[in-house]
Order: sequence, then C-alpha cells, then structure tokens
Amino acid sequence: MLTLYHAAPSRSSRVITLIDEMGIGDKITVKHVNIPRRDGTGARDPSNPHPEGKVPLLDHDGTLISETGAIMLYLLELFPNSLAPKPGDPKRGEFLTWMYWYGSVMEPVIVFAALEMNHPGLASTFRDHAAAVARIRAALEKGPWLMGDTYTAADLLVHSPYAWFAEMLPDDPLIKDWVARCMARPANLRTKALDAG
Ligand SMILES: N[C@@H](CCC(=O)N[C@@H](CS)C(=O)NCC(=O)O)C(=O)O
Repeated sequence: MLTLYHAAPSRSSRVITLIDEMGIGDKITVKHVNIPRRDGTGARDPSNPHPEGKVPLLDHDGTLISETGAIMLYLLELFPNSLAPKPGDPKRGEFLTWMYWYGSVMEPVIVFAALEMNHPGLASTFRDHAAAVARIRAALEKGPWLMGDTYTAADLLVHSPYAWFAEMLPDDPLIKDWVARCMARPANLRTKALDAG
C-alpha cells in the first residue's frame, strides 16, 4: 500500500501534482497532516512518521521514502510514465541530473539568495542563484521544456520555488513564460484548488 503524507499547501503539493499528471490517484492514499508554518501556525503532527516531521513522505508497505525528488523518482519507477525517460535511455541521465541538481543546488541557492546570505564557502560549494538561473536559461533556449519538447517531472520540480516565491522569479521572459506554462497545467491548477480546500 502507498500512502503520501501531505500538508496543503507545501512542498508535498508537488507530489500531489505529479500523481495527478501520472494518472495514479487511485493507487495512492493521501493522508493530510499538520506541519509548523513560518507564521507560527501549525505544529508537528504526531501521526506523521517522517523522521523530521516534514512533508512530503511516502510510505510503501512500511518503508518510508522522504525528499521530494526521491519520492518522485520512486513513483516514476513504480509506474513508468512519459514524465521521465526510461532507464537505458541516455535522456534519463539528463533527467536524473535535473532531479538531483534541484535538491543539491537549486533549492539551497534560492534559499541563500532569499535570505541574502553570502559567503565564499557557499559560492564555492553551490555557486549562486544567478548561476542556477543561467543553467535553466540555457536549457530553455532549446526548450520549450527543460528537456526539450516534452514536459517532464524535472519541469514540475525545478519551476516550483518560483511558483511559491514570485519575488525570486528572474525578470527574464524565457523563464517567466516557462514558469507560467508549468503553473497553468491542469494538474497544477487542480492541486491549487484542492489545497485551497
Ligand atoms: N528537502 C525536503 C524538504 C521538506 C520540507 O522542508 N518540507 C516542509 C514543507 S514546505 C515541512 O514539512 N516543514 C515542516 C517543518 O519544518 O517542520 C523535500 O524537498 O522534501
């Protein structure tokens, strides 16, 4: 049995959108849990088995899978779908690069930029938001999606911080149009409506 622990809206909303995009809503039970919010509302939910009390968390027959990128890859392996190239396809290497780059580089640098944190050690380890934007831009110049003609889970994941923090969205029509196209996808709109209750 597959159970997704979700708090609406949050980083787990991206997994809800992926499940919708993949058409596997009938295979996963969504359990709504509470999380502490930055405005002081909410609290850690004792019914959430995530080791840090966070979301998303996927429970597959008692095995816990955390980290949004890992959960997405896991679901895409269980239910192969056009949202990810198949193992053996060289394009899968490019796909895995985006999925890992998001968690290892993109999310840290966008948080550092939002908090106005600068340190040579951060730059040498992660580069910075401008370098991340340049990398996204270079992919979109070939576009229209990060991996070319096809929308993939990489677009879903990598565009997501710009959907939450519009103030971080670069003033660049190529990137703005891509974010708008990702946000306008019916599955994303359905998640937004569900999250709004
Ligand atoms: N790197 C994790 C981050 C998960 C995360 O920080 N989730 C937030 C929701 S947006 C959370 O659960 N926060 C609750 C808390 O900090 O206790 C992922 O991408 O899954």
